[in-house]
Amino acid sequence: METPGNPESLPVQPPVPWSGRRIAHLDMDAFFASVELLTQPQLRGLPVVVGGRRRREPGDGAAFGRLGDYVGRGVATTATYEARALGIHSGMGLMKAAALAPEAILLPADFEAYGRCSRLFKAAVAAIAPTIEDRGIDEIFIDLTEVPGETVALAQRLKDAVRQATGLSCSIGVTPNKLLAKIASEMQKPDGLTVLTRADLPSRIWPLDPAVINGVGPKARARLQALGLDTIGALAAADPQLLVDQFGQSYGGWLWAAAHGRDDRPLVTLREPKSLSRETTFERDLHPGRDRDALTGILLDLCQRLAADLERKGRRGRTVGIKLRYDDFRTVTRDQTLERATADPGAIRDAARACLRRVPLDRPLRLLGIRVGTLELPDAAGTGPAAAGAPAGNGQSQPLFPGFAS
Ligand code: TTP
Ligand code: MG
Ligand code: MG
Repeated sequence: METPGNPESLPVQPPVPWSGRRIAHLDMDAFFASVELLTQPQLRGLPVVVGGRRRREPGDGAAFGRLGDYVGRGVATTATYEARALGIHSGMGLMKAAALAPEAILLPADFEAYGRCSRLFKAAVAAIAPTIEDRGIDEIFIDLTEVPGETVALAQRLKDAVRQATGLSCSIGVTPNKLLAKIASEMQKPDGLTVLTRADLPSRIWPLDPAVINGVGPKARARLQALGLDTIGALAAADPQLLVDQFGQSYGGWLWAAAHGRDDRPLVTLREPKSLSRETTFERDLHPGRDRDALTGILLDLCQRLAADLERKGRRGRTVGIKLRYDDFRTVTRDQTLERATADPGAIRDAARACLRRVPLDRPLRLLGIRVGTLELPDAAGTGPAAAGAPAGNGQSQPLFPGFAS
């Protein structure tokens, strides 16, 4: 049997050929703390911790708290690398951190500033490489496959652009997929640039602790340890059937593929909404008969607003749904599928009217809602929001609660 963990003895061929993609993961270094040092450069080189609950007050600037003076239950959100050298890390209780480094500087968080820097660094990257998956405030995946330039030079260009835009350093890993890129960006932090190819898997990835794989949490790691699988190489050399037996088909199979550096996931460049909706709860319950005009007006208004939402987001939808809540809190919904996608308020209104014919309108209502689903982007054929769907017509004045009209 092969020795677990000895990279030389492991099969080099991953189960699926590598895709030829060039995927980068970029993560800002000690992000919150680094942003603070931009405006407080006199703290450079010192151990600095960001955390606590207190909000920054105007005029606070000069009086930096010593961590040793902190009393409370706050935690460190991050720490400079100087503070990390003293044993402080994200998530650590500040009292515990204070015991390790009483002289360290404690700063309260300034989320507005972090948000500003986050937008700046992402825009700087997007100007060079537009295919980006947003992974949170300080990290992104970038698809460099179609971006011209040699890999190391391109990664350095991205780092330079981020520094130019924000004054901050980041670390980048470039590999054939997201799984490895995420590992690689951590390898040489801070200010790292790590490029890995398929040939680097045995020497660079297999010696590492399985916990560096995004998706292997403390519990899975402990179970792997108990099986003697304490490196990614050992995991790769393990019998996949053993992993499936231990962790189930899905996770066990994924673990083995991950250990072989296999990951075909595409970048998720846009969080696609599945549907858009508008609803309103009335100030007093409205009766479909007595308050027909008021209800009609409210529903028309919801249709208009929803159409404007669709227009703004550049989406159209193929299903229209209504939601009614009666005075006894029972809720009913009805959906209607359209022949083609629309963002037109008139088409939405007509579909809502058809839906309304299919619900009992026999008691007061407390809520009315409308939803457009099965969203799509307008295609190039010119059937965009303005062109799609039925014409608005002049149905505005017709009552939308026909069940009561006649
Ligand atoms: P990370 O990228 O995990 O950490 P970091 O940027 O501080 O340090 P590194 O150089 O290792 O990347 O997180 C980004 C920011 O998110 C971090 O600066 C503060 C915040 N954060 C929290 O608020 N709580 C946490 O538990 C962690 C991990 C981060
Ligand atoms: Mg970071
Ligand atoms: Mg991060």
